[in-house]
Amino acid sequence: MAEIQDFRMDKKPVWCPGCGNFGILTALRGALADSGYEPHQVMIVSGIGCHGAVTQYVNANGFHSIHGRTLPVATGIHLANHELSVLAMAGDGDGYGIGMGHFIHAMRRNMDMAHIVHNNKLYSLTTGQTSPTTDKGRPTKSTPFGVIEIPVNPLTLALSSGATYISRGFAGDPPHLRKLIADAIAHKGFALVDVLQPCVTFNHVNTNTFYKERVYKLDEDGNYDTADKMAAYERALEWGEKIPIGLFYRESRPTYEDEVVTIRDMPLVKRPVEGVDITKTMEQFL
Ligand SMILES: Cc1ncc(C[n+]2csc(CCOP(=O)(O)OP(=O)(O)O)c2C)c(N)n1
Repeated sequence: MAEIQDFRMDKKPVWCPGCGNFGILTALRGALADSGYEPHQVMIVSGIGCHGAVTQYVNANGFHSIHGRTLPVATGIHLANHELSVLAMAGDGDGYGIGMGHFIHAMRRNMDMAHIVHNNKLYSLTTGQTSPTTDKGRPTKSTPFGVIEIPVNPLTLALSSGATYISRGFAGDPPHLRKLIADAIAHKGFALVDVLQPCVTFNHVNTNTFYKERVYKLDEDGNYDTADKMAAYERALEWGEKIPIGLFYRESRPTYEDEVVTIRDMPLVKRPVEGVDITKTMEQFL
């Protein structure tokens, strides 16, 4: 069975010293080791942004896709070979901004994959413009007089869009995040892990200390029921003195792959092609 070091690459990350992405990377490698998959059975897709470099630091199959397109690329890969464990990584600008339509439809579809969003509440690679999760009123490089819109709440959005596993982790607590990512990989269906990621260079409000003082773990509340959707909405709306992390909601529903008759029994890549005559189809297009 693969160990954590089997998922390491001998390459120094380009992220700023102290970036939350380091904690996410540590948690991700640990979760992959816990998942029981070998590196060749894992496919990691990333979008564009600081988070996007993650595919270069994990020893697994990787695809660094274009801005906001991590979910369609991951979907295509999984439809071709659903025996691969597919992880779609994104930034908050990437997944909740430009990729927002894909995000909602992937959740409705319940494709079996884990979606990990590095949520630093800014566009960081492009030096600190507002993103869909920046708080209203916050001055940023692109909104010097403060953001006008209210922020997107990824968790309530996921609850109403049909995600079957919804969690939030904190980059400053890699062991806890490792468990959430491992759980998301093991979940059969679309699993969201929204990660509170401090950006030391551009976000001077949502710092490591800011989160350390506020986060509390839902898993430590013995009365919290992860099957109760209304309770999940309530906790997902909590943001202030106290910020919940952990598993908010989990349900079981057939996955997209389960319902597509042509791939249900065998991945597309394994279907024999000998004896398949595509001449007629070719004639239509040539
Ligand atoms: C279609 C397109 N629009 C804009 C850009 C420019 N761009 C590159 S990274 C980025 C912001 C990324 O922010 P986020 O997804 O939050 O990731 P982070 O850098 O914070 O990890 C933008 C706007 C691009 N590469 N492609």
